[in-house]
Amino acid sequence: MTATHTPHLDIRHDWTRDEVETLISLPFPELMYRAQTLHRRYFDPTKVQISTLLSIKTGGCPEDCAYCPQSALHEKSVKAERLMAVESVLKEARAAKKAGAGRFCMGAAWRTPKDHDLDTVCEMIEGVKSLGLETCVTLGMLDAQQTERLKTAGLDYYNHNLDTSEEFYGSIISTRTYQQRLDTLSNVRDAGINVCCGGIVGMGEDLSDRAGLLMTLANLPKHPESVPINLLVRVEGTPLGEAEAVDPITFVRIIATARIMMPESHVRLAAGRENMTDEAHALCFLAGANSIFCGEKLLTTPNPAEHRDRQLLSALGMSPMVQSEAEMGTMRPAVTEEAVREMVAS
Ligand code: SAM
Ligand code: DTB
Ligand code: SF4
Repeated sequence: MTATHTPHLDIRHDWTRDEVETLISLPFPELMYRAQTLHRRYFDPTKVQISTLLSIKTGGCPEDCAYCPQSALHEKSVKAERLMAVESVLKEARAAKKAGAGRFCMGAAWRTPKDHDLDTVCEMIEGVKSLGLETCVTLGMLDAQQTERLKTAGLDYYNHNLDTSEEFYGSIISTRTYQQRLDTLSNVRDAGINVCCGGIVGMGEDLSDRAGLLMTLANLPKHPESVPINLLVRVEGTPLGEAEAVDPITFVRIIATARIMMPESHVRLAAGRENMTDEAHALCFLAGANSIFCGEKLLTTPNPAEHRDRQLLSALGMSPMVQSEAEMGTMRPAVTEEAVREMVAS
């Protein structure tokens, strides 16, 4: 046999919940070994993809997501603002590029975008792209026509999270269904836009819900190119403001399991880094996380300061992934073909 690696064995879409629960619960050294083996088969483990986030339309959202400070339905929500002007967004994008970001992600607190707002967002995408940055937006639900418009504007990624398992979803959000999320994801995929889809850990979900989320993500017809794993940011005034904290080892287990189940995807250590120790960050990277949001703010909540991330990556001997390395399909395995053959044989 001349094949140098066997992606057909690594890339699966037939996970069962039991199998995923068993993976998450493996003895930690075994789980980490499996995650690292797969990580190295598809990526250089010293490289981290860097994205920057900007809230282009903050607050006043009609949805009732229990974790979100932007929902107008919670007792204390962030102040509602208008959609930003294109030039102000481009100014932020230039700064992000200067700070080393490869991708610029723009988020809007909408259930679904209105036609005239989508025109403005398309202008933003064209402008950001012309600066040489990859583009990502998250705007809520989309139909096929809307995804086509975004594709025509040159959008690279669309972020739309499943957040949790189908069973637990109704306890977190009542204003839309899991199936509506899946429909948007399929419209995004059909338009030829890369999918960024993940979830949140720490909303009171149990092992079966965590396994259910990862199972649904990995059993999509194609794995999302980017899988953000958010650790809940507990915001006062939201229904989950007092949720119980998740211990770091449990969180690392989710990252490692995501890496094993979706080995070709970028697994992003997304929200929740602000209160995470350097040691927890290091374990997440060892578990296969290879993407982060940089910059002092996520959408409305704080994120580690730039110098802290720089120091951390430097202490770990890690560095930002250059854009060509981050593009799907151009990734060279970080190990030799010989080593890959040995790993497959073992
Ligand atoms: N309104 C759009 C939507 O919900 O799809 C886009 C913006 S929304 C803020 C993007 C994602 O941020 C959510 O799907 C959720 O996963 C994440 N998120 C929001 N609030 C969070 C929090 N407090 N902690 C962690 N993640 C959060
Ligand atoms: C994602 O999965 N996490 C980001 C991005 N996609 C849009 C958002 C995190 C938001 C955290 C809460 C806030 O800052 O408002
Ligand atoms: Fe609105 Fe998105 Fe926040 Fe839900 S997560 S309340 S849809 S901004």
